[in-house]
Amino acid sequence: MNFSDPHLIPLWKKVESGDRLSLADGRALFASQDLLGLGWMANHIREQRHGRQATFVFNRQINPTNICVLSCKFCDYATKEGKPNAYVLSEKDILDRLSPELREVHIVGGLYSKWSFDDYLNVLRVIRRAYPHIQLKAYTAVEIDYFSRKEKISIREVLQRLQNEGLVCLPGGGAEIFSERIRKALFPFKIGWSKWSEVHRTAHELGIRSNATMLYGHIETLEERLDHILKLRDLQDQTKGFLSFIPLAFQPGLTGIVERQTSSVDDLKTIAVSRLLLDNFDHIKSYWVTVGEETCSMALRFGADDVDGTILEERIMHAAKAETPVGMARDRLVRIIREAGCIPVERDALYNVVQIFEEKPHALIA
Ligand code: V47
Ligand code: SF4
Repeated sequence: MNFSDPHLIPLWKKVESGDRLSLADGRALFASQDLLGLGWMANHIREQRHGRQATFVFNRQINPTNICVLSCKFCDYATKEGKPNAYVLSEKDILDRLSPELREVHIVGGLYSKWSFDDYLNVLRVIRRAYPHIQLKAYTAVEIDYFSRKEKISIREVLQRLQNEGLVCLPGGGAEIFSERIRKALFPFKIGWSKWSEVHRTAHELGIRSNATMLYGHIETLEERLDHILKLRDLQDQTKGFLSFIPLAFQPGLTGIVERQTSSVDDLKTIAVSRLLLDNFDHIKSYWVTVGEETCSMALRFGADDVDGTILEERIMHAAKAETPVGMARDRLVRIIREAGCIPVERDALYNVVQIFEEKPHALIA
């Protein structure tokens, strides 16, 4: 590889010999304008771990309610009771959205004061009763903390009760960015790193796997992104319970926080830097909902190895005017992966292989 940025050469030597990259290395990666060099290094790690395979899951998102006691400044999804856009899904609404071929249901929503913890547990119960084989990835650390405070029971007990109803994985949301400066500015009443990490650590102790997200492209600095990523790396060293890391490109919507969404260059760089620094995470997810199909596909050659899934009904990013579709047919995900020259692999929520899609002779033929 001929790096156009000579600063990448010592970093490449470290990557090649399997040495861990430092915070200073992370700064040099973000500072580099050699996008192809960065991508090439990240792809090297990605191929060491996964070859050319890239995964997706046949899943659906269920957002039981958008009514939330909090009003985070970056969130266009949440609303208040009585507003015209407020909704609460009934058991029937939830069941009507499901079908037997789903492998994963991803559940996340507002903190609804009229619902008890048992109502939230009941969402899992209803799904499991009808479709016992579907894996449940439910409730972010923010929701877990809310249940614990509402019920006056420990986080461990909340998680155990969810586990008894079939929870296998926590989604990575609610992490936002682990900077107190930004928490105070954008989501002052929401948990920060200390509580978020306690919830994930406890989940991992109980054998519940989890993901971690990072909301970027708002008012954070690159230093704050690096701090976020390295905090997660430290925690993963201790617990080894994280499955995947998901950078979420901020959709500005009507928030007025920034004028426009991040560029593809920033999205690809962020994926590549994440892949290079998070040497103890198996999976880096490129979330097609926020970065779009084209960047998602390219990201598979910049360090990402997973594209999430069919989703079928995305509401959170679309409340913030995301321009992508609300769901994606299985064939289209296969195509996104093939267009990157990768081999599509359908997986379940825990990254077990469901089926490998045979390689086609021409990468552009779906
Ligand atoms: O925590 C809210 C983010 C998260 C916006 O675990 C926004 O596989 C961008 O948890 N622009 C919830 N992001 C989503 C989530 C998630 C998503 C995909 C995969 C996984 C996984 C988990 O959505 C929130 C917040 O950070 N969010 N509003 C917005 N306007
Ligand atoms: Fe509520 Fe989550 Fe939106 Fe904050 S980000 S207002 S906690 S739904």
